Amino acid sequence: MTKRIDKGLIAEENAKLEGFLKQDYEALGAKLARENINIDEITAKAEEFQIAVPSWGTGTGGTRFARFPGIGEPRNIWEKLEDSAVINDLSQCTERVSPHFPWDKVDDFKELKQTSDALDLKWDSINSNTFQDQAGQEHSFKYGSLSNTSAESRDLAIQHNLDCIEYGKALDSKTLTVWVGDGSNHPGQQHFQGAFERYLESMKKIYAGLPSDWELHIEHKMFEPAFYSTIIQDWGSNILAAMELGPQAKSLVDLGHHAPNVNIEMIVSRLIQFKKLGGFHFNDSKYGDDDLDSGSLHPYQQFLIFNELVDAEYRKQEGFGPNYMLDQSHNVTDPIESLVNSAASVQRSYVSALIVDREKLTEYQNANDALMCSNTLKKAFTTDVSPILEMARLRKGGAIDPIAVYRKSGYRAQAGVERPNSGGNGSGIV
Ligand code: PSV
Ligand code: MN
Ligand code: MN
Repeated sequence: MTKRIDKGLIAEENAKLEGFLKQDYEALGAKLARENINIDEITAKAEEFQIAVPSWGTGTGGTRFARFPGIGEPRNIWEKLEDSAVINDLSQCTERVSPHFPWDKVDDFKELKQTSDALDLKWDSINSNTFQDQAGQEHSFKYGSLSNTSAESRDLAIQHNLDCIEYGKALDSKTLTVWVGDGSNHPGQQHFQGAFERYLESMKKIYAGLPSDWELHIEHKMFEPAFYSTIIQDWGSNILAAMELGPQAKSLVDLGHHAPNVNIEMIVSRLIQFKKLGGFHFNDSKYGDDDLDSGSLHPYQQFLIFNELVDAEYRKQEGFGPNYMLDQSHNVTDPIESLVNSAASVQRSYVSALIVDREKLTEYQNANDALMCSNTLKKAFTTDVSPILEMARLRKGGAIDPIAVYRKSGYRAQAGVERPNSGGNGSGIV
C-alpha cells in the first residue's frame, strides 16, 4: 500500500512555521477581540468543519475531447481511499469519502468498510449512476433512466438506486444522492409533464426503500448531457420533487448547475427556510458545469453562500444540517493538491462567514442601510482568516502548509511506481 503522509514529516515542516503562525494568530486574535470575537472559539469551529471528497475526484478528470492522465492515478476504489486518507492527513477536514456506483467497483463491501476504517475514513453520500449504460446492459438509458418511456429501463434505474442503498448500509452511509441525465435535445421530443410524472413515480419507489434515518438528495442541473430540457433542471423542479416525495427527500445544490448569474445564495436561503437543503457539491465555474476548483474564481459567491449557512446555524434553524462535498474535475493539476486546496477554500468561506457581525447586520438591514449591510459582509470577507485555518490544522495534527508538505513527501512519485499502467480514473470519462 502507498504510504500515508509521515506524521514526522508533518511535525518537522510545521516546526519551521509554527513561530510565524503564532505571531499571525495573535495579531488576528487581537484584531478580532476588538470586535468581541474570541479567536479560539472560531478556531474550534474550524476544527469541527468537515467536507467530503468525491471518490472520482482523486483521478484526473477530462473533457469529451481529451483526458491527460497523471502519474500514479488511483486504479480502483481502494487506491482512491489511500489518496483520500492523504488528503485528510494534510487538511484534517476531509474524513468522509463519497462513492459513485458503479464507477467504484466493489465485490466485498465488508472488506471495503474495514479498509476505510483502517484509514480513519468514513463514507458520505452514495451517488448512483443511471446516466450511462454499463457493459451488457439489457435496457438502455439513452432516452432517460427514471423518466424513460420504457418501463424496463425505468425498473433497471430504480433497482440500481435500491442497490445503492444496500451498499450504503454496508458502508454506514446515511444518504443517497440521485442525479440523472434524463432530458431531451429537441423541442417536442418529450412531453414535459409525462416525463416528470414518470420520474416522480420512479423516485417514489426509491424513497420507499430508504431506511428511516436516511435522506434522499436530489441534484438538479440545467443542461448536459441533454441540451434542450433536463428533467430536474433547476431548484424549482428539485424542491417540487422533494416536497412530493416527503420529509426525507431534500435538494442538493451543485454550484455549477445553474443558469449564468443565478443568485445561488438566495436559492440556498429558500431551501433552508423550507427544510429542504440536503447538501452541496462545491466547485467553481466561469461558463457552465466547469467543475473548477472551489473558490478559484468566485470566492465571494462561496462566502455569500456560507453567510446563509452560518446564519441558519446562528438562528438554530430547525431541520438544518446539510452535507458538504466537493465535486470537481481536475484536468491539469494533481487531484490531491486540488482537493486539499479546495477543502481549505470552502473551510475559509465558512470561517469568514463566522466572523460576520450578525447583530450589526440585522440592525443595518432593519434600518435599510444598504451600504453598511454590504460593508459588514465585505469586512468579514476581506479579513484574512488564514491563521485560523492554519491553527485548526496544526491543532488537529495536519499541516500548516499542506501543499508544501505533500510535495516534500514524494507521495505522487511513489504512487507512480506502485501504480503502474494507471491510465484511467474509473470515472467513465475517456
Ligand atoms: C453531474 O454533472 C454531476 O455534478 C453529478 O454530481 C454527478 O454524479 C457528478 O457530476 C459526476 O461527475
Ligand atoms: Mn455534482
Ligand atoms: Mn456537475
